[in-house]
Amino acid sequence: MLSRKKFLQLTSLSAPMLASLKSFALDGPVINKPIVVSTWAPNVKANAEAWTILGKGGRALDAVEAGVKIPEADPDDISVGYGGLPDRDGKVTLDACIMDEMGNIGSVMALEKIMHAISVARLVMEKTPHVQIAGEGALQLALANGFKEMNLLTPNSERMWKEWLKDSKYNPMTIPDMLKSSSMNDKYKWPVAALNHDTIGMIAMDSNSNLSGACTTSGMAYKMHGRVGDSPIIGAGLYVDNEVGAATSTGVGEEVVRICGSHTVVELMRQGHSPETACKKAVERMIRLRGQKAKELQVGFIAINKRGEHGGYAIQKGFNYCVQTKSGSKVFDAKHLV
Ligand code: SD4
Repeated sequence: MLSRKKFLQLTSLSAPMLASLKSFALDGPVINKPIVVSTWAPNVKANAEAWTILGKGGRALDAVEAGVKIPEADPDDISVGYGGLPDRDGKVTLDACIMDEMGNIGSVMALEKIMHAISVARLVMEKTPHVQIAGEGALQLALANGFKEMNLLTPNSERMWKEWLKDSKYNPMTIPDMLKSSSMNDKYKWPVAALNHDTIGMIAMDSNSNLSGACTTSGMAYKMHGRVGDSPIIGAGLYVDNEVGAATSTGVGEEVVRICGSHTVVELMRQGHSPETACKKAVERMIRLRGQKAKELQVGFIAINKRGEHGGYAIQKGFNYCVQTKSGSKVFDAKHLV
């Protein structure tokens, strides 16, 4: 049994130590600035676009918006924007959100017929008194502000949806996990560009040390019409705290929402954890809450802190993320729990 004296000695030693660890994590030397980090390796292209702004001293908010517009416009990216896989009714419905260094936020949910959902989210943030607008209202807002209506269902996504309709079995899997199933791959004949790709979450710190983030997706393929995932929910799919860091997620949104995933990651960094450990602890929390069920799913988090350190962690093998700094562009395989 610990004596009272011993207990006091131990706590008096550990408290300052903990405090100094924490302040190092938050206020230690900055090692990377500017920096932009995105979910999934193919988004090096999105990071490169963001870098055209960050590299010139531009604002992180502008960089993340410009960056995620790349996969939104890419017809071969079947999980974001134009070309995204539809819901079970064949409708492509988009979720997106954006957050800046001052706590300004905007999001759209289940938005149809507009390619750049992220820019509509920014419109919600900057031009309305609200923070979230869903469905038809989001479409009306976009159209009233000059966005062009278009058919987001490409022939490729339509073909895959029609193939899915034959059994109509909903499987909440990320696109890379679907690809692991070779029978499914034979059946759907996935385009190469869709390999190892999914929702883009992008977080950045600019040369003024300001953080911002953006997240955009067509959501889980063949979801129920009107289903909203984690990606447009501030605190779940994305969170930015300019004192601490930023985090974003990809994977089965229902699980991320349950633990307010990205906010949890940021709060763990505030307690002094590195970005990678914070992501790992959030994944572990998810598993503690849901047990075996969650181990069979995929969720990945990425995070950066104010020092420009980055990290990621996922439930399953196969999640990666890309980083662009002054030293160039690099892809990292995230560690995983299972
Ligand atoms: C969602 N989190 O709608 C998104 C989908 C995704 O990897 O990221 N898939 O739940």
